[in-house]
Amino acid sequence: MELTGAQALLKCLEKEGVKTIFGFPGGAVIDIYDELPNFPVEHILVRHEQGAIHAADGYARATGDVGVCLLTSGPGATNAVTGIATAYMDSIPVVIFTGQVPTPLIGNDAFQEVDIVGITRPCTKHNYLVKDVKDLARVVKQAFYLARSGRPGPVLVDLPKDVLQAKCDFDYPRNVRLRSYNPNLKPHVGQTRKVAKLLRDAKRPLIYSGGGVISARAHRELVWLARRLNVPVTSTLMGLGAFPGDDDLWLGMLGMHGTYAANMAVNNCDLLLAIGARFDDRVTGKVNTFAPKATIVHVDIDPTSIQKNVAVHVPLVADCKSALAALKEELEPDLDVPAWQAKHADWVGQVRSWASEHPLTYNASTTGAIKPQYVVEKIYEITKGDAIIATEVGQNQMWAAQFYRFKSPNTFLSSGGLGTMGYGFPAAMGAQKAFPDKLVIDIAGDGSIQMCIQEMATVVCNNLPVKIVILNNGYLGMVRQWQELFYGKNYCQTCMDAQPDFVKLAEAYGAEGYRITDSKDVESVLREAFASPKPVIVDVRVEREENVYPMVPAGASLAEMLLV
Ligand SMILES: Cc1ncc(C[n+]2csc(CCOP(=O)(O)OP(=O)(O)O)c2C)c(N)n1
Repeated sequence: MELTGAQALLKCLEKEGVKTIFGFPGGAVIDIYDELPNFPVEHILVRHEQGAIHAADGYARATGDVGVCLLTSGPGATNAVTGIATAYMDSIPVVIFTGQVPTPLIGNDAFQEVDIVGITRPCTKHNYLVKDVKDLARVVKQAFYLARSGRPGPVLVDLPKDVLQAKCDFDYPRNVRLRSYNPNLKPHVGQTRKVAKLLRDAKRPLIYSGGGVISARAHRELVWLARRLNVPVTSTLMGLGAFPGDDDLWLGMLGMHGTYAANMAVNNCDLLLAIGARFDDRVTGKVNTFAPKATIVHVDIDPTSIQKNVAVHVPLVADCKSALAALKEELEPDLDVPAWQAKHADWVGQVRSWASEHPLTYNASTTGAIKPQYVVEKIYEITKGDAIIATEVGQNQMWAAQFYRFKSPNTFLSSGGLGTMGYGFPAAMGAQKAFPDKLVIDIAGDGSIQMCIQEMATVVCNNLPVKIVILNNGYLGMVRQWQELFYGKNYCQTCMDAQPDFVKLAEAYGAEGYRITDSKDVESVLREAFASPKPVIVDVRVEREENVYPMVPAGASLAEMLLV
């Protein structure tokens, strides 16, 4: 069957089972748009390319599947770079198709030409420039395979206009063979035994789980291991939801804004089992004081992430699901559950007493102002932990991570590695597209929300009833917090003096807007807003100078936490 490049691309998407793509047209990709109505792929027209890539990323995080976006050349492609880097830092599978000027013009500074392959080389798992239509189907097949296999990540495919117009016989390959790319899924037997032995011998073990557990869908195996062996669990921001936030063994997040119990547990454990986590500096603080008494085991699918930030005693290179399954197989035959429970009882008791000495808390309002933490607690209560929560970046993100108890994987969408303001709302839009009947909420700051606010038009026009709750403190709060604590309260350029009226803004887009200025209205207004079938902005005027605690100052050791 002879197809044009544009037709072939859409056929490939159909073959990959792609139902939805997020995109924005332009001259370089107009041939694809011309064919779009003839293929069973739904296209969501965003209002800015950053919205498209974050939406594809949110779709991927919520479904565990690959997210797809389609953008034009030049500015269309460069507008997406922040989102590509966001997905890359958090190992999220997305495939990005960009248009390119015709091949004979490449390198001529042609209109809307940019070397997007060069620009994105450091922030994609892999990228391609397709120079011949005969390569297109194979490249697309590889792109999807690379995005979702091994350590997932974004893959970009650049498509010159003449390639999209050229014709060739279409044949979608069944398999992918890439000789140099063989992600190691199965763990080494000897190493697995070593880890099992370490677990048997440990008196004060701690599991530190990360986003890799979620992308490998290994949450059940994680829960099995922790509960059977009676091992407390902490996680990174990216790992939230893999272990139930209401479990007795759950310590909350570790690191800079982690709980006292989690950070004390890291300081005192004798075995740290890191699973699908990468020892980010926001987690470790001062590296040479991290987990000082522990033997460190690192389970990760990416061998290059092992020994990168922290000296690891025992590496286990494998997909987290296979690794945990292999550990289970190793431990189960002679597993005496009551004995394990008893063995770690003192340690678990110690960890729990840390948690009750310094639980996550905040000072009640003295001025009558609304506490942002209280708003997040109410969101949790109302939704019973059953919503998909996206966040922006800053204090809002940390309060969401601390005070919402995530119960299941793929329900927390947040830019962990890059910390991208503007991420949450379009990501929520992508998740809402994947799950139209779920309650999807973006917990936002008044600064961040303005970075991709234009997607209000997209959600309204596509009936995506995303709820945005702005914890509006009139500041770039997290930066203001650093200025307060470490820069002598020099609030330089962090006060957001001129803000839009967010209620009117919502209405201007055809959505609903609510404002809350009194604590006693928080619950009733949130309930009303969440019950609405429309997209909603709730502007909550919170205590302006509230801080996120606990806090480990940047570069300090986890033991040097500032408490409330
Ligand atoms: C695109 C981008 N620019 C700048 C920053 C640096 N930054 C981190 S947090 C923050 C403040 C965010 O303010 P706001 O969205 O109002 O949230 P709050 O901290 O008040 O909850 C800034 C500017 C960033 N993370 N991302």
